[in-house]
Amino acid sequence: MSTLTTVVVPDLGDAKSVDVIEILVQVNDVVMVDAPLITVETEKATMDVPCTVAGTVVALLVKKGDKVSAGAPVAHIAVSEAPSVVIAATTAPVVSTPAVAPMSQPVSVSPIVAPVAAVVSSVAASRRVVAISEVGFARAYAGPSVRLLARELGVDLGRVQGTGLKQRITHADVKAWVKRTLSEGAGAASLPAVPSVDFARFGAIDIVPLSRIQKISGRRLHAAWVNLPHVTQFDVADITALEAKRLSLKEHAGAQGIKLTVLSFVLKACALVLAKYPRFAASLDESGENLVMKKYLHLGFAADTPNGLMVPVLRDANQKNVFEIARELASLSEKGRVGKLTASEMQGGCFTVSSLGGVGGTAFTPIINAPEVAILGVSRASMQPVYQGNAFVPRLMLPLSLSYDHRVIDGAEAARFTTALAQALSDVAVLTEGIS
Ligand code: CAO
Repeated sequence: MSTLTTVVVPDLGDAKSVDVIEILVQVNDVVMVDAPLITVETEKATMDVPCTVAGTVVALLVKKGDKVSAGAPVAHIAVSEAPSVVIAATTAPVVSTPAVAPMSQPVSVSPIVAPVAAVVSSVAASRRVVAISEVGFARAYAGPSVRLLARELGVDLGRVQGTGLKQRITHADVKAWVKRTLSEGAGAASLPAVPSVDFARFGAIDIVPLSRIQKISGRRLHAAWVNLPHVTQFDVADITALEAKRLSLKEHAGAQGIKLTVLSFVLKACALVLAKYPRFAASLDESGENLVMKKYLHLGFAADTPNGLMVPVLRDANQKNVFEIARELASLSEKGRVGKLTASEMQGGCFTVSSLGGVGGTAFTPIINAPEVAILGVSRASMQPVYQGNAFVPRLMLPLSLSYDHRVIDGAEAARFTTALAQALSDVAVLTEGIS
């Protein structure tokens, strides 16, 4: 005895009428739960439609080249009455089951489907070394055989960078990821996984993919977070005189098409102080035993763009006056905002400044842009009562948050650095040298 189940295309998010680019099974094939039946391609990714039950393929209801939308029938599967452990978890024969696929965006999970999902996920979990994000896995741009390889090796495809055509993930990418993870030793492979939660059990949800830049910067931030021992040193700089000078220069700068912001002065001050504290612009070499001291000084700055966080690099900052720095800062920021930054404009930085001064806040702990060894966070300047002589006087104070790699920089050195930076920010004559 067997019952017939129709597997359908699961929720595809915004995508409608997507192309069927591969048929992965034939009539009479015996398939397991989660086995890919077909591959569809949206504008953003290729995805496999998995089988939701174990059984035998009785009929294929689509062919290569067809266009399908969510809910379209894919195949009839004869489900044997002598159930496997997975099927035993369902309490009733399923006639038309929405695929319990990671690519789906379940608004609600039916009581029939939920136990299957639970069993599938626990069977899968027992096979895995690293917790796989099923959503990321399903959305990754990779063909079926690469997916199979990734499943066998327990690789979370969502974390793999594709090097194939249009960044498609290849077999070599999966193997390289495994090699890298193993060589990292105490790296991602051995990190304890955060709990995997089926949020749809608690209410309606939407799945919103991260942007490409968020995915790239997320991987880099995570690598820096887990690999570098971060410490953050806080300080404040008195920029009362600097702000008065900035306002007095604003019109003159504006006439030359320059927007003279606080950040331009902070970058100029960093260039001056880094010349005296070159270790803060150095990097550890791959052995981790030598410092690479650089005879150039390129400064990165974090820019908030519609596509996510980017870090353009201002070259030879030590050779530029504050007007030149302001001009380049504005031009690179604009390029970032309209997505026109080239790769070389985001490479070669020695030290990064992340300014949230235009937004707000009093302090934060920036993550070092490795392989750099330090990053300066700048928060919004505010008027503070400062005790001078024998009275409190109002001064404009700029909060500084310096995160540093403690393998390279000692705490006392970091405190000296921020003290020197605060000093440099009060030395208006030096900061405005060379402008006309
Ligand atoms: N204190 C007080 N005012 C400040 C300030 C500070 N620390 N920093 C900036 N301001 C002021 C500017 O002077 C400017 O004022 P005026 O219009 O009067 O001149 C205003 O705030 C807006 O500045 P801005 O943000 O447009 O320009 P900027 O040069 O300071 O910064 C840029 C440029 C690209 C760094 C910024 O737009 C940005 O993207 N910041 C976000 C960076 C970020 O996301 N960091 C976090 C990274 S980790 O997720």
